[in-house]
Amino acid sequence: MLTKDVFVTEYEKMLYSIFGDDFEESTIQEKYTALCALVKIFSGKRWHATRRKQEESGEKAVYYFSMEFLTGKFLRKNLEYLDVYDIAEEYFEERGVCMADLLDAEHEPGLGNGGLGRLAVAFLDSLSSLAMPGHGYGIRYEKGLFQQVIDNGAQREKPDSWLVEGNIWERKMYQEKLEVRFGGRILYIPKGGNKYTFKHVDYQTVYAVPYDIPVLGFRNDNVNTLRLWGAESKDDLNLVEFGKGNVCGAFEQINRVKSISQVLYPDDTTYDGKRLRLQQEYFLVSSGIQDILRNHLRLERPLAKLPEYVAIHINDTHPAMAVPELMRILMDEYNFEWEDAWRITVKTCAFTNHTLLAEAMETWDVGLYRELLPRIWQITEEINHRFVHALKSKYNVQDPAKLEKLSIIKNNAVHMVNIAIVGTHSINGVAKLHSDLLKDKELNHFYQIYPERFNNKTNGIIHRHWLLSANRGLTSLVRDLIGDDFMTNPRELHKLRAYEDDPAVLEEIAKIKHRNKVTMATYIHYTTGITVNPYSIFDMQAKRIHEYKRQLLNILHVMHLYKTLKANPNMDITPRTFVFAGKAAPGYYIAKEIIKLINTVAKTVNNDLTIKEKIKVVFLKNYNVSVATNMIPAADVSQQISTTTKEASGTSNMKYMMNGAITLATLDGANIEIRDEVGEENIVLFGLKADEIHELYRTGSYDSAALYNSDQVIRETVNSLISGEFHVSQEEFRAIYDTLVKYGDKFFVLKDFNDYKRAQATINDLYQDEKQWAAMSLRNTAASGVFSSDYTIQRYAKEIWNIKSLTDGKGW
Ligand code: B1N
Repeated sequence: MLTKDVFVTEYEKMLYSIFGDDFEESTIQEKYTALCALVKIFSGKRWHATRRKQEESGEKAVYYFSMEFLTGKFLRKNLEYLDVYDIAEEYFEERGVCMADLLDAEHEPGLGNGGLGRLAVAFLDSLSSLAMPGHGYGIRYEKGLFQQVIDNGAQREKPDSWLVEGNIWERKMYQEKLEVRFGGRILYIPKGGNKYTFKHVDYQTVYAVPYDIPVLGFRNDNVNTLRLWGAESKDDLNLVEFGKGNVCGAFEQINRVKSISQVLYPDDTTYDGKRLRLQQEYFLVSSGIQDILRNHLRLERPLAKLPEYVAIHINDTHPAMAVPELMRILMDEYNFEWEDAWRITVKTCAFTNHTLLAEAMETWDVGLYRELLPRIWQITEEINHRFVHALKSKYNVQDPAKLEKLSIIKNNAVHMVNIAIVGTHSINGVAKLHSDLLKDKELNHFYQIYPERFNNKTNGIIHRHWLLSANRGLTSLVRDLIGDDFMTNPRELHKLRAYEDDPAVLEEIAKIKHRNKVTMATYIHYTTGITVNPYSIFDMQAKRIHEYKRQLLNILHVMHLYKTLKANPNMDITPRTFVFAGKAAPGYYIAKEIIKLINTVAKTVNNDLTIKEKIKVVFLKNYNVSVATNMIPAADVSQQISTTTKEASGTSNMKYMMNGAITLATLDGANIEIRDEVGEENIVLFGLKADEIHELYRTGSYDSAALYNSDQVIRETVNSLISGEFHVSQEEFRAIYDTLVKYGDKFFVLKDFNDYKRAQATINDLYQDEKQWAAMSLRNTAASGVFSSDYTIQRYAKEIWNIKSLTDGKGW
C-alpha cells in the first residue's frame, strides 16, 4: 500500500517533469494529466506482470467481443482500485483543490448506447477483480454516442468528439496492427482430388490498429486489457490526384477507411441494415480473431487445442461473424478440414442474446454481405447447407416451415441469430424470464434441436461502482454495521437485515438518503434551473427513451395527477419530484416526441403556483454513466415499468435497488428476480403478466380505442395530449395520441394505466410512514448483493467459458 508521503513526492515529481510547473503554477487540466500519468505508472507494472502471469500459467482466457463498451470515466475508478483515492483526495483538498473539479476534467467516453455496453464493462471489471484472464475487444469510435441538448423542450444531437484532447488511458500499439480485407473476388485453386483452396484477390485492405486500455482489478494487482481497434488506411495520400489539384480526391481513400471507426451507431435495440455497420462488425471480428490466433501461435500452442486456451464470447449478434471468420482462418490459412475447424469453432465460441424485440434482430441483405465479404459469404452458405442437411438427416426435421425457420439464409437475407446459435456451444439470455422465453417461444425451434446449448445468466452490476463509489454515505454506514466483507462478497449485505427494526439505523438510512437528495437537488438546479424539494419523493426513470420502456405511461400519470390536483388543490399527497433522463435514437420520431412531451408537461407543472409545488417534473439532459452516478443514490423510487416480456433484463433496476430505492415495476426482465430476492412486501408491482400479454397478442383482443371510450379517467388524460392544456399547439402531440388510440397502443400503456395509478398511490401511502419506508429501503440494499456482476461472471466462468481465477489468495 502506498503511503501519502510517497504519493505526494511522486505526484509533484510527475507534475514538474511533464509541465515544468509546480503545484501552484499548474492548471487543473495539468494537475489532472499528471495524476493520470501517475496512475498509469502505478498500474503499468501490474499490467505487464498480469500478462506474463496469465501466459505462463497456461490457463484459459476469455475474449469478450462487443460493439459497445460503455466505460464511464476512468480516473476515479483507477484511484479507488489502487486504493489511493482517499490519499489523493486528502492531499488535493489540503492544497485547496476540489477533487470533483479534477475528476471533471475527464471527458466520459460514450462508446455504448445503454445496458448492453455497460454490461460489457461490468464483466471486464469483474473478470479483473476476480483475477480471471479475460479481455475485451471493441472499436475505438472517434465519435461516441451523441451529446443530447434540449432546445425548446426537444432533443437535439451534437457529435461527441471525446478524443479531441486525446485519451490518456490508451496505449496505441501500431506495431501490432493487422490487416482486414473487404470486397474482391475468390478464386478456386484445385488442390487435387475434388479439393480446392481459395484465394482472395482484388480486395481492399484496411489496417486495424490496436489501442489498449488497462482494466484494473479491485485492489488485487490484476490488470487485464480492453483492446479497441481503430481503422487506418494502408494506402497513403494519393499524390497523383493531389498533383492534379484534386485535394478531396487525394484524401478520399484515407477518409473512407477511417470512417469505419468513426462513429457509434446510436440505435439501442433497433437494427438498420447499413453497409458501414456491417463493415464495422467484420472489422471488429476479423481483427480480434486474428489477434487471438497470432497470440496463441506465438505461445506455441497448437491450433487444434484452441478451445483449451481460448473462449470467444459474442455479445449479441453484432460480432456473430466471429463464427465464419474463425472458420475462414483455420481452413484457408492453416489448412484445417471443415469438420475439424467446425469442431474447434463451436467449442470456442459462445453467444448471449440481449433482446426479443423483433426490430432488433439482425439480418443482412445477401447482396451486400456477398459483395463486402465474399469469402465469409461462401462459408456462411456452407454452414447453412451443412446445417440444413443435418437437420434433415440427423434430427429428422422434414417440415418445410420448420426448416425455413431454422435456416441461416432465407428470403435473400443472412439471419445472424441463427448463425450465432448454430456456430456456438452456448446461448444464454440475460434474466430468467428472458431465457425461458427464448427456450419456450422465440427460439423454441432451436431449443428442440440443441436443448443443451440454452442457459440463463442473469445480468449484474458493478457493486464497487454503484455502491462503494457512488454512495459513500451508505457504504460507510454499512461498513460500521456489518464490517467490510460485503466489499468483496456483496451477498454479505444480507446481514443488514439484522437492523431492520433498529430505529437508530433506520433514522441514519433516511438521513443518508436525504443528504444524497440535497446534493441531487443542487445538481438539478444547476443543470436545469428548476428548484426541487429534497423532502419530496424522488421518483426516477432514467434509461433510453423507447416506447417499450413506457416513459409515456409515467408522464401520462403525471398529467393525470396534475389535473386532479388542479381540480382539488387541497388534496393530501406527499410532494413528489418526477425525474426523467435518457436519450432517444436520432431517427426515432415518437421517442423524441415523448421527450418533448415530458419537457412540455414539466414547464406547465413547475410553473403552476396553484398546485403548491406538490409535484415537480425534471428532465435531465445528456444521460450517461456520470449522470446516472449522481442520480441513483438519491432515488426513493425506481421506475422499471416496461411492457412485460419486452425488457430482456434491465440493469438500472439493480443499481437503484442496491441504493435503497423502492422499485415500482412490472413483472418483466430481472424485476422478477428483484421481487424474489426482496420479497413482495418490499417492492410495488403492477401491470399485465407475461402470460396475459401473450394471450392478448394471440387473440388480438386488446382494443385500446374501446378502452379509451369506456374509461373516463383514461379518456380525459389522453385527451389532454391534444387539448392545449399543456401546450400552445393543440396538434403538437397528435402523433402520440394516435399511437394510443388509433394504432392500437402496442405497448399496453392504456391497458396498464389504472393499475399503475393504483401502484403509484401505494407508493404515496407507503412513504407516509418514514420508518417503514426506511426499513423497506434497507431490505432492498440488503437483498441486492446477488446482483453483483462478480457472481454473474463466476457463473459464466464455470458454466460457459471454463476459466479460473489466477489469484494466489493474496488480496492487498
Ligand atoms: O441489454 C441489456 C439488458 O439489460 C436490456 O434489457 C436490453 O434491452 C439491452 C442493438 C442493443 N438489448 N439489445 C441491445 C443495443 C445496441 C444495439 O445496436 C441492440 N441492448 C439491449 C444488457 O443485457
